[in-house]
Amino acid sequence: MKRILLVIIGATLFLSCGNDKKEEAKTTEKKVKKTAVVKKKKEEKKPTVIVDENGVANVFISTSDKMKFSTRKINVKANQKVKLTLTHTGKLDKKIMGHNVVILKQGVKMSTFASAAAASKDNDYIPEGSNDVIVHTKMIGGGETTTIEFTAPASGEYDFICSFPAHFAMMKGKFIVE
Ligand SMILES: [Cu+2]
Repeated sequence: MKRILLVIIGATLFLSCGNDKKEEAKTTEKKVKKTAVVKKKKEEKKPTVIVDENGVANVFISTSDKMKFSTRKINVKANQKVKLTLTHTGKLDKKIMGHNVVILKQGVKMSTFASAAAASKDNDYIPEGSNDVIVHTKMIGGGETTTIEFTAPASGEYDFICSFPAHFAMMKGKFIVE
């Protein structure tokens, strides 16, 4: 009889101990998941536009050796001063994987402009004397950064592209002026 009692006590202890461990494991798992979510949010949360104390819209766009802009949407206000910085975090030369940002006037057909730009290699892929462009950065390669300053045009939506040959299909977005 005593022996049976001991076995029962033993079994109960063993079981509760097992449960504790399970609980512990669950809590740890939750903690790990939480940390992962926080990390992900931090990485994604780098804003495209930061308005500084002088009201200037600081726009940050990054690119790499992939044909992709970090954003497809830039929001600013009409007549706002804009400081746009383009960064190329890749390694490839601008002759192979050059990127720029070209903001086109309204009504300009992207594909038509891109064809003209592709034929303008000697002018950094901007058609010489073009009347289609509001503003553009210079063409940069891996490891380079370039900044331009301008005043936002009238309210409306404008296309922006990279004018390196064949890049605009992937590298385009909307410059939205409110
Ligand atoms: Cu490009």
